[in-house]
Amino acid sequence: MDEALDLAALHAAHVLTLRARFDRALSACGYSGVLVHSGSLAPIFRDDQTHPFRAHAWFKAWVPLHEVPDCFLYYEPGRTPVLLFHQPSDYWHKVARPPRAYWTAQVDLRPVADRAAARAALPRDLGATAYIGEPFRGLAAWGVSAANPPGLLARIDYDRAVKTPYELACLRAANRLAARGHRAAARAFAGGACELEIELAFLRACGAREQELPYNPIIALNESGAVLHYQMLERTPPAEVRSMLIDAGAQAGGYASDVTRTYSFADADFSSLIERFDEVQQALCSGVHAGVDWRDVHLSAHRLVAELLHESDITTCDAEEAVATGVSSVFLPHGIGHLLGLQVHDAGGLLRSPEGGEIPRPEGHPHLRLTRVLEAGFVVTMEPGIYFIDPLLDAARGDARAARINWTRVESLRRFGGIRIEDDLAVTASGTENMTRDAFRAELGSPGAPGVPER
Ligand SMILES: [Mn+2]
Repeated sequence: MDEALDLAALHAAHVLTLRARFDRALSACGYSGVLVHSGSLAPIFRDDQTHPFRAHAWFKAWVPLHEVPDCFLYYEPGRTPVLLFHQPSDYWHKVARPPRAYWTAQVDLRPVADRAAARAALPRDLGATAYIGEPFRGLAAWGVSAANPPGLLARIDYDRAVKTPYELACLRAANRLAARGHRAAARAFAGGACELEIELAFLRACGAREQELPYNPIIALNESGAVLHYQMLERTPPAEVRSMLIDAGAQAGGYASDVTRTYSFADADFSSLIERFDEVQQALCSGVHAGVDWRDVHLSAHRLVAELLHESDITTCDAEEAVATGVSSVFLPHGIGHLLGLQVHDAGGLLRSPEGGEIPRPEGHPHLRLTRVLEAGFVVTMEPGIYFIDPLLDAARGDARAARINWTRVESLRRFGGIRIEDDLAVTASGTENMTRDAFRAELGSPGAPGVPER
């Protein structure tokens, strides 16, 4: 089928689902309509420039317009959503033209020159309309009923965890782009490039500028792999290149992929640890299906990683003891994964029900971002890790955990930083679709297993 036609049909069905969700949520919360803002340009202090613009997720859910600030989506149940498209009179910047794309048939698109024109295009009385977005100066005078009412947001966010077929198509496309970027980055790494050059290779292969990525890539050589959200990009390669941890995703239709691979440059021991770790990650992926409590996935990940730590001579106690005494958390101090979609860490991961409330994280695991029971349509990341993080190792050295860690082995592995392998999984009725492995297979003709990069 023609890809554009296919997308148009998928998006039309997506908007119908979205409308049904809003119909229920608005009626439950007593609103007659909703007004969603795409976001404002944020000026830089005492400067004539602004920070890079990112449309926020609640707006992007309706239309894949991620570059245009000050657009509004107005929806009243039973009526076609109105898109007030910001088209200012401005000869300094390129003014976006009203788009004509696969999605534009689903909205009543009206260009507006500024906020006053946007307000004038809306119903005079917004007294029963909820506003979603960052409140802007002057919003109070618009007379909306409430800004970001928690009850409405909880219902919308709760439902958003289940992706529509259109959203799944976008997420697959975002994974295919990321696979291209990862292949180019792995080649640059194998050629001895510095972190910045590796990022540039990633961007070029994705055909994106940095602000179009869902998050700034984490490209960490050697010890830097131990910094979980490493944000530097060194301009020169290290004297000895040993390893790369790359956590980088791309966007399609405003949806994010979130993909991590770890490579050994030449060390056979570290590369076999990565290969064993990849088996653990794949075993964890195969345990994911609808009905599984993500807290259990997180805890079983700790047990499996702890077994590998023991088998690899990094710890001296068995898995059960490593988990019970907090030794596994020294090496794996983050959550095993999160919801993925319009946001990299998608909203609603802790919600107990559409009415709100929170499902608590397991005790001792404060960084888990998802505690819900999985349903078909959820998209989650699976991202176990093993890291050699100095402050966490130092703390463990000073207490009862010290005797359970093989410090000689830790010392020899520290120079590689750490390992993380992350795939994006769509939960289906019977199991999962691994969007990331499928994308690597489609783009590279191989499943893109981490380990030694192709040269
Ligand atoms: Mn992630």
